[in-house]
Amino acid sequence: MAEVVGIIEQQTAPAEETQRTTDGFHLVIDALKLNDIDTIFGLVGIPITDLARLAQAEGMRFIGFRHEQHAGNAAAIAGYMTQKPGICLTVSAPGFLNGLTALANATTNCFPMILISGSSEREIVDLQQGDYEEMDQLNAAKPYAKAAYRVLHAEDIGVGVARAIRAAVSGRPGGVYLDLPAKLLAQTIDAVMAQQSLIKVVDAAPRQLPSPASVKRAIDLLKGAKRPLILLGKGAAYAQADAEIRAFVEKSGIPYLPMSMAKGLLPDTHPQSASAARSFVLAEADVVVLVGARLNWLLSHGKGKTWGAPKQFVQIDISPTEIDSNVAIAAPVVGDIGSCVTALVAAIDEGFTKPSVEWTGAITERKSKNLAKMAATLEKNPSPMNFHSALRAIRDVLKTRPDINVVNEGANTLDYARSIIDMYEPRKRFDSGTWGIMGIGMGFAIGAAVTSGKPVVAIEGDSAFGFSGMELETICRYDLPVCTIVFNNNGVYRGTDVNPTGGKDVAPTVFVKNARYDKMIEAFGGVGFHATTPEELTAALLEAIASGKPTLINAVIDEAAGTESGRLTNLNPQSAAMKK
Ligand code: ADP
Ligand code: TPW
Repeated sequence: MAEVVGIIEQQTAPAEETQRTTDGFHLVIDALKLNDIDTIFGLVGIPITDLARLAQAEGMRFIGFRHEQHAGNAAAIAGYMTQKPGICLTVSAPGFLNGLTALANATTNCFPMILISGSSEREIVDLQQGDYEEMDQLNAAKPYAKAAYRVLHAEDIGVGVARAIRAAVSGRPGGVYLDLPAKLLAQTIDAVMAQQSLIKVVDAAPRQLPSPASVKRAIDLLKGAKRPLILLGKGAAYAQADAEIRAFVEKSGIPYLPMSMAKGLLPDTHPQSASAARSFVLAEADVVVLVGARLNWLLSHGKGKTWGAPKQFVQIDISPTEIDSNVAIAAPVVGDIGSCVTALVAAIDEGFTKPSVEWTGAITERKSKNLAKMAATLEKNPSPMNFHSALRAIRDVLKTRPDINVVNEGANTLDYARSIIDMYEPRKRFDSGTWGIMGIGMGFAIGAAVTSGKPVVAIEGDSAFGFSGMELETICRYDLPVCTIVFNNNGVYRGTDVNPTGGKDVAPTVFVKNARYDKMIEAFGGVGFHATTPEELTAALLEAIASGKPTLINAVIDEAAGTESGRLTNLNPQSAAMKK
């Protein structure tokens, strides 16, 4: 109640007085607005309820969630889509910790976001006197954030917000924590001085030009290549250098592979896409150009069987310390992707021989063979429906709507959807990313819908969906055009495991059989569909998209269809050993 009284007093104080003073609440909102931030994703409570109210009163959009992790994920994906930091607002200790997973995930994925949390008073926290929701949040955030700041004086709010924005988006983007003690928010300060203390950040993510010598080294390496390959990562999609990247690919004639979130940067149907011959090109290429992609586990660390014979790398990245992180990089090109690729295109314009027909022809041949094999698998119509027949139905609908955002998580659901669902436009695919994390589903869906104003189709394993399922209420509350498709195979990976002891408990991977996820959304006024065949799934998805309403399709998948850990079986040695 004290919170409400505080803000109402502020609003009803005599005009003369409100002109003279302002407070921390108002300054935080003013600082964000001054920097063109128009949306906050969050969850209210002491001490930030009034901050959320005020944001709304001042014309910002406040999207309230049921759990902070999903608000944080929404903020992170908004940051990835726009190059402006997404904002997540939480209460202290537990709310902060719930948001911290999303902050860490954003940092890991190089998404710019700012987690703003209210906190208890320093005097009490530092003496550990047991305040309401007491915690040393700044220190807890530091290892998981690109930067972490605390503001103690109202006149420093402008600096705090400016530093947070700059840290989130400059260089390699990441998550930033901004700690706002309750006492700060209530501090009053002279209004004129306050306005003068605000900072509008100029050139928050400055271009970083590559050195001419690094560009020449890369081009020389490429000129000597017999089997070159370009690998586009989500850094390339984030950079919004779409035309430059297309020019680099097309003018060089080099085949390319998109990492999952770079799908659509060039349409997946592009003739130079080598996606359908992925294993072949990774093993056979002799020079590989990494554009905003790290040689982490998703690329087998750049070595081993996947990569075949030893090869040389060009790596374009804004972070100099990324270079040589897993294998030697023969030609690092450090700078922002737009500038780096522009420099490479200029060098290509001066003369460059396209890759041999021997190389491109071999890829085309391999692609046709693999595509024919995949087409045969997709055409099968088993009953019950499996991952492939369900994804064929979804693929055919999404082909007609390239503007739709796709969110994707799960194990098998992620692995199969990634290769079966083509993307046609940049920054439309959002998934489990660098960690392979479960739980991004509804947060990313809400963030993408709110940020783009376009429909979202979230393709979710039933386990994956469970991590954020309660946000269906948020989707319904804001009437967002999100269609969630739950691939329901009764468990984590699949639903057929048994408890070897014959005891009462089901196996660790098994869920309630034949759950009706479609009924969940009906509880909040959304529309549920139950689909057991590809035809029913097609009809439901078409109706769902046409309605523009919150919908959920419970897609019943053969419970025996999945494989353990999807395609990560090699990272699951214990399970492989147990099965021997
Ligand atoms: P993927 O998972 O798709 O392979 P990663 O997240 O591993 O992609 O890699 C993204 C890389 O892109 C990071 O190393 C990051 O430093 C880099 N990056 C992000 N934005 C830019 C940019 N604007 N210019 C250059 N590099 C960037
Ligand atoms: C935060 C471990 C990886 S994949 C997965 C889990 C629990 C779910 C797979 O089952 P699902 O998919 O979604 O039904 P499918 O298509 O195979 O049927 N906790 C977190 N992140 C991860 N990655 C896990 C656990 C995991």
